[in-house]
Amino acid sequence: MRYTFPKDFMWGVATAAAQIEGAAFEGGRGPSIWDVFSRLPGKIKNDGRPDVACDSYHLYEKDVALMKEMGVKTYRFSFSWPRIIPDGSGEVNPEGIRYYKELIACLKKNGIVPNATMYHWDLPYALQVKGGFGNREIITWFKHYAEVLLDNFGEDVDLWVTFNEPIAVYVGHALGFFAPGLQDEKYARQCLHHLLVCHGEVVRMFRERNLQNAKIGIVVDVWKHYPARAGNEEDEASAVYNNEITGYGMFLHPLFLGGYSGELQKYLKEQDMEPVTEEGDFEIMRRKVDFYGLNFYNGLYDNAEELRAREKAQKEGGNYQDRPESHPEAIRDVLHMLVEKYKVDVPIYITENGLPQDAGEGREKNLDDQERIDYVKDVLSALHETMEDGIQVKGYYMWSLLDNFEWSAGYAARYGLYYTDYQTLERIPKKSAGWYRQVIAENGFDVE
Ligand code: IFM
Repeated sequence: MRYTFPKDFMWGVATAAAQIEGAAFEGGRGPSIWDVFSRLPGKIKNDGRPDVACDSYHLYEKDVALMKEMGVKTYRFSFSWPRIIPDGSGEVNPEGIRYYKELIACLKKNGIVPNATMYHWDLPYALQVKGGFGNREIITWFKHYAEVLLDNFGEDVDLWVTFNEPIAVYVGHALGFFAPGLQDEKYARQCLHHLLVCHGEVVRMFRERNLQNAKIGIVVDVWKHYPARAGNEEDEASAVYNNEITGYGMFLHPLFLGGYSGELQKYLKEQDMEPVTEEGDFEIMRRKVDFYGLNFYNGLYDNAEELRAREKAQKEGGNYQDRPESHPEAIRDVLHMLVEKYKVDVPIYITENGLPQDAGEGREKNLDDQERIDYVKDVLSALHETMEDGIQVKGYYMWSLLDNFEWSAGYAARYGLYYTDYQTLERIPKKSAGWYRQVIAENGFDVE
């Protein structure tokens, strides 16, 4: 059987500044919260730091050439806030502007459509010192940053994303294993509230500019949780908690339906964690976007007993890292949920999807990534079926073009279509790179 995608389907690859650029202390860039966090002992696997990463700051032309060779139609990257405005709110760094101008020009020269994210987790450290997302001033700081981006690159970027996976801000403030490494859920709730206002305010600024060819959206990852044992009360409660209270519901409800969901409001009240709000905040958050970016990785089945065992092992410092079972088919349910429950009525892009490999398995094994091909094929098959159900999906981006700095996992998890040799900075195609190239060339693939 053959799956063929629509003629104008946008095949792409995705990366993010802090994960690939390196040059952390070059070109006038200021430190980000990840530069600081990665220097705290034990925070990043094997003490990996984003200082050099894939050195795409210097090697971007090489990376664009890889994309061109693969035939990708669109590239999703992010701007580094501390490269554009080193202290977050003051002077603009001309070298930062120059770098992205050159990157975008290079993409255009090669016929690759830019999809750019304003914020992919690398807050300027100078702003964190002032409270970061917990300080309502973040709205002014973010608007200033967005204005600089839109002034310089407005029409040159076809697809603008305000935020990538806002949940990272929750993880970094409530759970502590992402930067800035705090464990204060009440503060985290306030941060998320401000973040959503930042998003809505920038959508308004964007509209005022009346850009002809550019569109604006947001990327929210959905890891949908299901009860492992239907009818088991604990499993069901766990799925609701993970979806509504600490998962996608925190964002999708205010963005597309308006306000926090009933479950979330109840929880926040009970826990005395209701964020401070101002009149009009919820209307601002809900400003209409042009598209929605779904980062899909897996569906998860919650078994309360197993989750308790995992939590215990983690608290005891154990390394409980079993990879959950793969549920690529969940993408179909997730897309239906977006449209039917959250009333998402704008085009959807799959802005990330992929599979990690364990770097410890070694280079040869990493290069022969049939497992990734099989997984992505399953996701794309389910995606195709969902599109046949009538759900509009305009494009798909693989995470990631090349192995890169995988946050708390450092360099121990490899997601790339290209293998990055961190000693020589060579990019070596994995089996999946050839496979993806063929999918793009044929605009589809065969399944047995
Ligand atoms: O590497 C991350 C990316 O930054 C955000 N989405 C998930 C990816 C894989 O963990």
